[in-house]
Amino acid sequence: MLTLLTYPSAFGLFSASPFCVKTALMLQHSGQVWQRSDMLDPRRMPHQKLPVLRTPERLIPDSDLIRDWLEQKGAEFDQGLSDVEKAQSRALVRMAEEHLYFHIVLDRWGNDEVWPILRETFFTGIPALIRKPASNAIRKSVLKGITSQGIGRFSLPERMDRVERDLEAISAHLWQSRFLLADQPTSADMSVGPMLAAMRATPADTPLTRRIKQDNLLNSYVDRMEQAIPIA
Ligand SMILES: N[C@@H](CCC(=O)N[C@@H](CS)C(=O)NCC(=O)O)C(=O)O
Repeated sequence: MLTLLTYPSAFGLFSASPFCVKTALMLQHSGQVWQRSDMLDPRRMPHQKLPVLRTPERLIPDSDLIRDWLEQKGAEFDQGLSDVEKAQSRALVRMAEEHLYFHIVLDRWGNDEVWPILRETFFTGIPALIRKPASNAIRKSVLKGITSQGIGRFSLPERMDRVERDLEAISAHLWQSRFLLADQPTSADMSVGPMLAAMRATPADTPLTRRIKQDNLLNSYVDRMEQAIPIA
């Protein structure tokens, strides 16, 4: 059987990681028989990240490589979409995964109110005595990564403006159909849906969580997506 190596469920989500949720949605949609196996420390994994899919032959890192593998096995995530819609889908996926994602990371890891909750969610594997200093060092390195990536260099109003433009692009699609590119979920929804769900689920009242919760269109889309492909 296939095993999805994933971060555990947190904040009311299948996993704190939107990439793990995406992969669970793809697995479920593909009709494959699969199970989850939770882990907190990905350092032994091929990319030192999760998700990873364990198949009978090998470990496959990265949600996009897992998607390729599932498609080689016959999964069709974008059935009925035209070539242009598939191109739009690719752009939406990249926008969610290579831009919106980093705002979520900063909203979680850079927020002093959220940090104690993260520490007790993600670092329970570290003995309590050294948990604070060890997790503080990891926090510092994550925030350094966000500065290198670039998002960490913007002011909060600048960040919110960048997010707003992406949310407007997502909303423009959702005014047209129940899901981003069709009336049923396609691959774009499996990336964008979990990203917005993660944004909404950060365990604090932040400009990002408020932005999703107060937007009927986006909020109901996240709910609709969770109901369309149940993975709990
Ligand atoms: N491109 C990867 C991204 C996966 C990813 O960023 N995973 C994060 C959690 S959301 C991770 O495992 N981070 C651990 C680390 O960077 O040390 C994918 O699509 O699977």
